[in-house]
Amino acid sequence: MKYKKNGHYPYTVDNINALVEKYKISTDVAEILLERGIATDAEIDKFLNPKLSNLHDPFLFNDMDKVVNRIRQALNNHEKILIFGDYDVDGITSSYILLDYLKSQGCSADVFLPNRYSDGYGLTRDAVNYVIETFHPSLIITVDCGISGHDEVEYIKSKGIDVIVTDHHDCPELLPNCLIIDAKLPGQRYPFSELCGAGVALKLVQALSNIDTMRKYLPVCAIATVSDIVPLID
Ligand SMILES: [Mn+2]
Repeated sequence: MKYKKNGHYPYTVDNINALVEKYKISTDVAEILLERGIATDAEIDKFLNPKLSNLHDPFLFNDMDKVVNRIRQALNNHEKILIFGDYDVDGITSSYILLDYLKSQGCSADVFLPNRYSDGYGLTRDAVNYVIETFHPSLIITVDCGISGHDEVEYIKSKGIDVIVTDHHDCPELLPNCLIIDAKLPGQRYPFSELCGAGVALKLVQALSNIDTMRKYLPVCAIATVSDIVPLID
């Protein structure tokens, strides 16, 4: 019996049994691996035995060095940072990852999570006015949103407040005129564009600290990765 994939028959019961034997995995797991095109020894080993050393360098993102410098400056000067998140699992976990790290560095950071019904998604004029009046930040960092907020970013900057956008959504033609880390920003060297927002926040924390420090946030990032339905790879 052969298994069907996209109208073809790329693997057989023998292929599955060979994987079950070699990797001591269940038939179901073997089938899922092959179904997803994870088939060579190198690919299977990387998927079944992920290593932190396999993670990509966060400084492959455009602007990452500038973002790290701006946040370090904020930490050194005890600036008030406001994290502008989102109401879903990805937005909440992204906010947590960045907030917890900044607080561990002695920063007085706050988080704003929009209300899905009264605020809506992303940077809106009302939400921006609210956070400026409530938290008086000198730096606003978005997580899991912001890439489509060109006008609101201009508005924030007109108030003398710096903005860093971190996001993973498709980039519009008109990008915000500020530092940007977006997994889907065209033309950057970072090799994987399918991170969730929490994945992007995790890469930012990695860039600000090191792999040992960011380990703490891996379980939370995994929850977001599943919840936001992005690929469970890379
Ligand atoms: Mn998201």
